[in-house]
Amino acid sequence: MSASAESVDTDSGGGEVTRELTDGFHLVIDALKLNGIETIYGVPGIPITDLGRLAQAEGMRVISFRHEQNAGNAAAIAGYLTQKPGICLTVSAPGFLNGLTALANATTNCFPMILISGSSEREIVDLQQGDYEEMDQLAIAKPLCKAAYRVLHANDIGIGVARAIRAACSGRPGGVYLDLPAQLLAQTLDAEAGWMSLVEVVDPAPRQIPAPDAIARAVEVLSSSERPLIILGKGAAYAQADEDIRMLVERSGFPYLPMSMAKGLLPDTHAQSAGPARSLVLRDSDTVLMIGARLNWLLSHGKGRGWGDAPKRFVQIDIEPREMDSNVEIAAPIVGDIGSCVSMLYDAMGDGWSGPSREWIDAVNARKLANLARMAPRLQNNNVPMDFHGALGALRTVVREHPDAILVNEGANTLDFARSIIDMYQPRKRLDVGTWGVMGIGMGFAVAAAIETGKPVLAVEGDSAFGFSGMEIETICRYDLPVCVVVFNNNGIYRGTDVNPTGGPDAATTVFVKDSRYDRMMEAFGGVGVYATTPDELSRATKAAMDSGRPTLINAVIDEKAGTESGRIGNLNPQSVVSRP
Ligand code: ADP
Ligand code: TZD
Ligand code: MG
Repeated sequence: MSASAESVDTDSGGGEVTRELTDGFHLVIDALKLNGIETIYGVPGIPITDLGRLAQAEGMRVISFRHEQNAGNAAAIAGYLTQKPGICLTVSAPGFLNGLTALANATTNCFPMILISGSSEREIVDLQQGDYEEMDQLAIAKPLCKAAYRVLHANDIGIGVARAIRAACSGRPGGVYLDLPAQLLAQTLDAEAGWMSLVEVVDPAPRQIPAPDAIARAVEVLSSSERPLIILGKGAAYAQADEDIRMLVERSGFPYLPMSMAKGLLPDTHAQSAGPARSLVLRDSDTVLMIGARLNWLLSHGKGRGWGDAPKRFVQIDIEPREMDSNVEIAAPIVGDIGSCVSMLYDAMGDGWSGPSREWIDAVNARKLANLARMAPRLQNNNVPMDFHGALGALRTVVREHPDAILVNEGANTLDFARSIIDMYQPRKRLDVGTWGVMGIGMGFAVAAAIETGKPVLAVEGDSAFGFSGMEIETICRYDLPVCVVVFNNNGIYRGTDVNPTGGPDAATTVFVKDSRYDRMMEAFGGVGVYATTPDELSRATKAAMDSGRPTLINAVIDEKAGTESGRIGNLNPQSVVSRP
């Protein structure tokens, strides 16, 4: 408990009694610490500058960023990695809005996070009298997150923080907004009463045991399948039920497909991994067991051409009942937490589970081997300028040699090629653009990954993607984090070759300054900058960075002609059919 001041009262006999006082600042810090939260990501300013200072003084880790969106992304991924809500602390209106994108993205991705923003006084905000950074933040946050609360009295801080933690972690995790008006932070309270008002959240994410009949129904569906498939999503990675999931996958004998951030939950080199036979298993499977993955756009909504013509039956494990039948009929919904669902399903399948037919396994393996063989020589090419395959072939080896390193990845071509080329070996080591395909997560994720895990981080970034959060390389240098950023520099968005159709002096809309030296940005802050033009140089520099742990940025020169529009999702672009003279 931290006390901030003393006050002198007069007792009934007229004598003086000294009472220890606390205040809103200290109660917020005490409430977080009481609940095991040790780190705050944020940007200081009125009215929360002292909150950050005092938190640091009280032994919390307070990581200051250059922009709130990056602090928010850091908090979100800290939540994903630890199952404890990541905390982002911002100032009012503009700082709050900068953090809000990350809060909405966390909610969309089911990451537990709490955005705590200072705000102006209700009296002024509600009469719209024009306070410093005035905004009705609670109203704006509400539709964009899982829950939003405001605390007006210091003795409610304990319960407010507790509600925020439980809302973020329980059920389907998500982002929570907590509004703290400036005057609340300065309110004083008797220290003992303040301490008593705090709430330690017991069991913030209670297990949710699935119904036995739901398990029996699922076993029936799965046992009658001929060409089964498991799809593992980032919910499965988040659940930290790694061993239960491995046992289920191996007992089932089913091929499995990891969604992007579920890569490494089982090593990508696992015999049952069907990653390299993705289109075949999606098309030809007859039954699909979804574990912590949604049938959203990333799986073309569970229907359409990629899924083949024959009807499929779906079994889905998810903690959110409303996820069922969201896109297609779910023949056997299993609602509960993944650990409980998976272990009950494992038990119900029993020792004598016979597994899928030989033909199905052989067909999947044949496609997988053919695709791997086709890819192998391309990954070893030494073209200069590098293409995506040559550069990623080099990084693939580095990751194989550092299986505990965390890979952060964003961009279009840089994302899509890296996802399929770089094998992952351990759970929760691949962090990327997630459900929205959002650019800008890179440096925030990299900072939090390094802070939360202490492991080396390799951030593979398109040059456009990097630009969204690039200033945070100063943050990386300031905290001396073991982060190696590789910028895939192809002079632009998707490609660097577009020209202005009018022939005018303005650059085309998708291109950047040619041959920019991102490596020199890192040098400006005291980190290591490397300019790499060959797979060999890239490999050597990346290995050196991973071994030294020094903040490093490698500018990897990529052929500006090598990429395609929108990477693998060019089909989502609407096409204009109008031709003008
Ligand atoms: P991906 O993008 O990898 O396909 P999604 O984010 O679409 O994954 O899906 C994750 C799903 O996992 C969400 O529907 C979420 O409700 C679910 N989920 C998250 N945590 C758990 C958990 N502990 N138990 C069960 N389901 C969970
Ligand atoms: N803004 C935000 C916040 N998210 C987005 N996804 C986009 C814009 C649109 N966008 C993409 O979907 S990928 C991308 C943008 C701007 C950048 C692609 O260029 P890159 O990668 O340099 O990062 P490649 O390797 O050149 O394809
Ligand atoms: Mg690019």
